[in-house]
Amino acid sequence: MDFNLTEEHRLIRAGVREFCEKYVDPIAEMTDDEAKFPADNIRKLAEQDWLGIPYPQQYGGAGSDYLSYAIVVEELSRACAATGFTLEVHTSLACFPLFRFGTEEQKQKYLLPLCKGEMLGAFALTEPGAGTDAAAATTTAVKDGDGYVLNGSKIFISNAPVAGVIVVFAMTDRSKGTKGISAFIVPAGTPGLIIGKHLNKMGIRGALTAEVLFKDCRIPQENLLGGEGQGFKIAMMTLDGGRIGIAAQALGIAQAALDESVRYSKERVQFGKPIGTFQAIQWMIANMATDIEASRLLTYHAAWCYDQGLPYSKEAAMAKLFASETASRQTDRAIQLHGGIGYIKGTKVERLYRDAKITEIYEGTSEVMRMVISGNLLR
Ligand code: COS
Repeated sequence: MDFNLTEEHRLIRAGVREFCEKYVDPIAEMTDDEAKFPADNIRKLAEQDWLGIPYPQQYGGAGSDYLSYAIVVEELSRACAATGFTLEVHTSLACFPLFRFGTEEQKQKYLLPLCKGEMLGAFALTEPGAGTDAAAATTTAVKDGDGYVLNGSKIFISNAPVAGVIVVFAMTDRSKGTKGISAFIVPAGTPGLIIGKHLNKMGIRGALTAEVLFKDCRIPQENLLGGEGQGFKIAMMTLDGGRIGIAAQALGIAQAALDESVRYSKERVQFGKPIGTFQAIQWMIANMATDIEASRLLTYHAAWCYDQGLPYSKEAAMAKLFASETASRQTDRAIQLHGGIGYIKGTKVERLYRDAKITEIYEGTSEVMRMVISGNLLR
C-alpha cells in the first residue's frame, strides 16, 4: 500500500494552487459578496485543460484520472467553493453521463466541446416535488413523431444559466416507476427550454443556480441518452461520481478553515500570548486536522476505486457523508476560534461556514448517503 501521490498528482496540485493564488483568491470575496459568476476564471480553467480532466483526449479531455480531478476540485474549493462547484457540476454531472452512456455521435457533438471548455454543462433531475425522492419526478417526455416533447419544471439546477447543454431527466412512462424515467440531451436555445429565476443562495453564491422550465420543448430522437427507461440508473450512476466531487469540495472548504485557523492562532494575542499557546485552541486545531485528514483519505480512496474500475457507490457516499459533515463542523469551529471577527462579513471563515452547509445537502443529502451506505451493507 502506497499513500504517496504520484508526480502527476503533485504537479497538478501545485499547478492549481498557483492558479488559485493568481486568479481565484483575489476575487473570491467579491464573487461571494456580489453573487457574481467567475466567468473569466472558468475560461482560464478551460485554457488549462481542466474542464475534462478524467475523460479521454479523443473527446477533448485531459486523459487524466479521477483522483487528479478530485485534487483540482479540492484546491479550487479551498480558494473559492463556488468556482470548485461550477467545475464539479460540469465534469461529474454533465460530462460523465455523456461519456458513459452517449453514442459516438453524441460524444463528438456534446462531450467534445464540453471537455474542451467551449461550453459548460448542467444536470436537471431535481423538481419542486421530487428532491430526495428522485423517482417522483413529474416532468414528462411524450413520444411525438421522430422525437419527444418535454413539459414540466426543474429546480436548483446549477450552471443552468450559463450551460450550453443540459442533461435532463423526464418520465417517458409513469406506470413503470424508476424504469419509466429517461435521460435527454437538451442544448441551450432549444425552443420551449426556459431558464427561470436565479436563486439567491446562502453560500457558493458565485455559482449560478436556477429553475428550468420546459414548455412543449421538442427534442429529436437522437438526443435520447441511453435507452428509454434507463434514466434513473444513469442519474444514480452519475451522482455516485458526483459525490466524490462534492467530498473533494467539502475537503477543500474544511482545509481552508484549518489554514485560516492555524494562521490566526499564531497571530492573535490574548493574555499576552498567541492564542495557539492555549490548550483549548490546540485541541480545536488537532480535531480539525484529524477530521480533515480522514476526509481526504476517504475521498482519495473513493476516487482511486473509480480509477481502478472497482465499485465506488458506497465509497463515494462515505466520503461525501464524512467530508461534508466535517466541513460544516470544522468551519463552525473555525468561527469559534476566530471569535467576534469570524462573524463579520469579509472574514474568510464566515464565507467558508456558509459554503460548507450545502455540501451536506446537494447531490444527495447526508440522510441519502446513509441510505446508500447501509443499503450496500444490508442487501
Ligand atoms: N447505480 C446503478 N443503479 C442504481 C443505483 C446506482 N448507484 N442506485 C439505484 N440503482 C438502481 C437499482 O439497482 C434499481 O434497479 P432495479 O429496479 O433494476 O433493481 C433502481 O435503480 C431503483 O433503485 P432503488 O429502489 O434503490 O431506488 P429508490 O427510489 O428507493 O431511491 C435513493 C433510492 C433515495 C437512494 C435515490 O432516489 C437517491 O439517490 N435519491 C437522491 C437523489 C439525489 O441525490 N438528488 C440530488 C440531485 S443533484 S443536486
